[in-house]
This record gives sequence, C-alpha cells and structure tokens, in this order.
Amino acid sequence: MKLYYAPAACSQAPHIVAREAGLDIELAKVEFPSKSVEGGSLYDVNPKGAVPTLKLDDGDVLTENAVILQYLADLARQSELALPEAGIERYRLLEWLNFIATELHKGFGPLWNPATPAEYKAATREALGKKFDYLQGEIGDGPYILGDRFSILDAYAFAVLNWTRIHDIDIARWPGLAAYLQRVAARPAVQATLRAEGLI
Ligand SMILES: N[C@@H](CCC(=O)N[C@@H](CS)C(=O)NCC(=O)O)C(=O)O
Repeated sequence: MKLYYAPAACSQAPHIVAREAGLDIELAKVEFPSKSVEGGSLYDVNPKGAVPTLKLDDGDVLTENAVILQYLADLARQSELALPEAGIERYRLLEWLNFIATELHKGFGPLWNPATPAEYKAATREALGKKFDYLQGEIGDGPYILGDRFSILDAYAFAVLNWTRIHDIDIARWPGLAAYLQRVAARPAVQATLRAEGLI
C-alpha cells in the first residue's frame, strides 16, 4: 500500500492510523502547490489531485479521507481501531466522521485560499469557533472522542485541529481541546508520524 501525503495536511490522519495499526505502508510525499510526486504528478494517480490518496497493492486507488480511514480500520480489525460491527456505536462513529470531514476539515477551506477577503476569513474563524465549542463539550475529559478508545476520529481531528496554528486561531481559548491535542500528540505512533512528516 502506498499513501500519497503532504506534511501536516489532512493525509496525516491515515498516516497516523497506519502507524497505530502497525500496517505496512509506503509513503509518497506530494509537493504542494505543484503536486509533483516521484517524478510525476499526483493527478496521474488521483484525477482529483488531492491527498490523501491510497494506492492498494493490487493497483486500485482509494480517495476521500473518511473512506480511506474506514478502509484502514477494517484492515486493523484486531486492534483498538476496529470499527464497531453494527448498532448505534457504528453510526455514532460515522456521524462523528462526517462532522470532522464536513464541518471541521472543510470548515477551514476559506482560510487556505489566498483570495478569501479578510472579513470572510474572520467570519470563517468565528464559525469554526462554534464547532470547537461543541467538540470541546463532547470530548470533556475524554480522553478521546469516543471516550477511552482511540479511534480514526482522533487521528482525523488531530490533523485538522493543528491547522489552528497556521491560521491564527488561538487554541488556548479551548483549554479542553488544547489538552486533547497534547494527549493525542503524546501517543508514540503520532510522534512517529510527525517525525516522518518532518514536523518535529
Ligand atoms: N474530499 C477530499 C478532500 C481532501 C483535501 O482537502 N485534501 C487537501 C489537503 S488537506 C488537498 O489535497 N488539497 C489540494 C487540492 O484540493 O487542490 C477528502 O476528504 O479526502
């Protein structure tokens, strides 16, 4: 399996999950904004030109973070990362996954665009702040989103919440989230991921 990633991008979530699960994964670093990779282009592998992109050993290519994360969790069925088989727990996890993908991850969208006017960026930060209020209230003392069990949700939320540093949002306004980020960061697999991405 090969994971196309960019340092500190949302591809950090499957990168963390692969390491947490001890999966054998090869990394291909994509240069942004050129999207060049291994002498070619990310578009050669994924016409959407986005990371994460996961190339499976049989040549199939999977895209979309929320799907790649579920795929990896299914490969790690024997581990803490296993998805609940059925019942409300499964749908609760999917509900969170959708929230992280569509509200948190994509909530940052306008902040990445240099053409976004300053007032719109300010409104975006405010809207994100409301999502952070909600997330902080739900996590409480956690230690993780689902309580005791570290899951794909934490890998994804961790990657995305760290963008607050890039976009001038002071995470200290949410002490519960700041503490949560520290807990996730302390996990050996997360440290290994950050090292591999050249971030520490
Ligand atoms: N819908 C995709 C979006 C992934 C995404 O936003 N990736 C960003 C990095 S965090 C990216 O590659 N952006 C480059 C682009 O879309 O041009 C998913 O959920 O995986």
